[in-house]
Amino acid sequence: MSEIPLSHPRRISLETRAKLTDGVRQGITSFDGLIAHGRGEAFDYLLGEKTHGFAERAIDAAAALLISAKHAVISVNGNAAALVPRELGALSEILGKPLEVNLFHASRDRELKIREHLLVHGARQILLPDEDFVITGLASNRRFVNGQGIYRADVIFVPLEDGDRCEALIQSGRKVITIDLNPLSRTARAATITIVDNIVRALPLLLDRVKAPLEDLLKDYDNSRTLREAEAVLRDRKSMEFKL
Ligand code: PTJ
Repeated sequence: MSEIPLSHPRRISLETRAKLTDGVRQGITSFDGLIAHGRGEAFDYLLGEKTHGFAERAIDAAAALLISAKHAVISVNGNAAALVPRELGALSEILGKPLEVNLFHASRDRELKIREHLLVHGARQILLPDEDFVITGLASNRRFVNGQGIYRADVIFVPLEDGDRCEALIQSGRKVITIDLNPLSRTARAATITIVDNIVRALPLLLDRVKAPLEDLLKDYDNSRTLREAEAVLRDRKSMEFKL
């Protein structure tokens, strides 16, 4: 990672980018992952680069759903692995639920490197996809899942997802929690719970919340309200604080 001055006003954003470019160099993140991050950054900028109340409520509801699930699985792609490996490992350990590597851009080599990277950062239960287990209604590489993981899961946490898999998982009767800075995306709209926030801010908050019993919060949660509130912030030019 090149040296980023401590005083740089965009330090956090530049450090986050550097995690992804390092991820590409290590063979964890795909080149396409850099473009996907750029799209996320643009939405984050318009949302003021902060965690809003609608995201906090979604995080509470996500924590409650993960705690109450019978077989929850945390799905990991090349971006999530590069940005929050330690938090993903800690979440899996606290919940006692496995991580499962699941990639859009097929690569056995990247799957193995992501597994290794997660192990180094403290994860212990890491599943890999298996061509014998397939999610129906899905054409991409993401259809291949693990028989002990996503295949039998009732709740799947899929940060930075693509719309096709989210829709296919919902169609199959599973519940989906996602993190997506774009409240207009197909994933955001199809998911059971959408955390409209940057994964680098949302994951530490979620980790904190799963330590408390939160079942009651799930009852009042309304995902369409979350998306309406996030979209309103995006469209309200007065609320934007433009920074460099
Ligand atoms: O590692 P792979 O092969 O599984 O590929 C992973 C990517 C992310 C490249 C793949 O899933 C993809 O192409 O995703 P999309 O369809 O571009 O969607 C990614 C979504 O995540 C977009 O809606 C972005 O706005 C959003 N996003 C990007 N970076 C962040 C984010 N949301 C939250 N936090 C971020 N840091």
